[in-house]
Amino acid sequence: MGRNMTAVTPMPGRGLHVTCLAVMVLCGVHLAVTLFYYLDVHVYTGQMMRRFGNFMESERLSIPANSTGPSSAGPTRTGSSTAVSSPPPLQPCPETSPLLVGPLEIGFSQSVNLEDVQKINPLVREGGRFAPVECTALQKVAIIIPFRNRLQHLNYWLYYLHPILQRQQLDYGVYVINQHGEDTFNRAKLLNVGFMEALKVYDYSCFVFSDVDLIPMDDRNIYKCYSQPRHLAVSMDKFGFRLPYNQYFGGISALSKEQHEKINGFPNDYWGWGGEDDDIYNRIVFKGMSISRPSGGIGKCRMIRHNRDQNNAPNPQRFNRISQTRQTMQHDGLNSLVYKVLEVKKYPLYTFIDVDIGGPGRPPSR
Ligand code: UDH
Ligand code: NGS
Repeated sequence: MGRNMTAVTPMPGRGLHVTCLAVMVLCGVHLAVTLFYYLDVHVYTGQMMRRFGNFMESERLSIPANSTGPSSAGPTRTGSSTAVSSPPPLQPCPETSPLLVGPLEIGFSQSVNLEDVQKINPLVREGGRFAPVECTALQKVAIIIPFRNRLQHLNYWLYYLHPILQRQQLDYGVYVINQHGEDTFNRAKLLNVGFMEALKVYDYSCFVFSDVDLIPMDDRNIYKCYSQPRHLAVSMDKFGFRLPYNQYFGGISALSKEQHEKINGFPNDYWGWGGEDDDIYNRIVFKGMSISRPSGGIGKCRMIRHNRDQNNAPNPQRFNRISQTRQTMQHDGLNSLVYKVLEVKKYPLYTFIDVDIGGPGRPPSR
């Protein structure tokens, strides 16, 4: 009995032992849960940092921001390979951006201060680059502007276009191609230079070629490429908001990389004003393509009024040249383009490329 009594009497030492065990198990569970959340947060943070890093690096390496797989890893990325799975890729942006607002008030009476333009476009990165953060843009668009001595017009262009292009959810960059020197101006050759130089920076799939003095009056006129070459400046105020003629392809146009290469780019040999856009139209038609356009309402544009520039008088040879496009396009274009880049400057809102394209009868310096 005494033994039994001993057996059933609760022993203070054993009770303590059980309690200790329970406390230790609870501590263990707590530690495990804490560790789990700690690691999770760090892995997530690491993934976000990597996503940002990829985005920054993609521009330098000319690879798509959201590209995955070995080809995008590149030689400088070996240190970043861990067992951590990558974050889910961003969804593609919708076919129609929900940010568009439609018709816009455009005027040129107030002067533009570029520092203010920078402040109201905080997401535009150096060199005039932007990509939406909420989704993967459907197209990578290089905007090419032929340029010489039109800073005031460029300021208006940057003021109006950056907000529009961001609302259009494009992955875009702005390239101002400056003709160096005083030789006769050559719009189409500058556009070819812009095409080649932008491709050295990023793998653009679409090229929008825009005069510096044209501003769209509706943000549904999307600065992107279509299955056929696109004409965007379809109803300009200076033409009474109508097409001046059916074949008109001037002002603002968009061609995919493939479309531009298919026509051997633009002619390099139109010095002075006029005709180069008609030659481009001919090239497109001779290669079996047609022109796509927005409706007259959506395609409304305002032009900043200006006098004729120096060294851009009407080209007397233009009518003769456009009658020969079928032959000349074989050997005058991307396959004969010669130029010398003198300087590339990345400003906050655009990339400025100063280039020697030569002059009529003068080859570029070497
Ligand atoms: N451009 C320059 N600098 C020049 C010449 C042309 O930047 O010295 C660029 C600029 O992007 C311009 C584009 O080339 O928007 C087309 O040139 P343009 O504006 O001269 O052509 P447009 O047909 O005007 O618009 C022609 C002169 C009209 C004179 C009207 C006088 N009332
Ligand atoms: C045509 C020109 C085009 C020019 C268009 C509009 O006559 O290059 O006028 O010019 N073609 C020829 O001269 C062969 S504009 O009124 O904008 O100055 O784009």
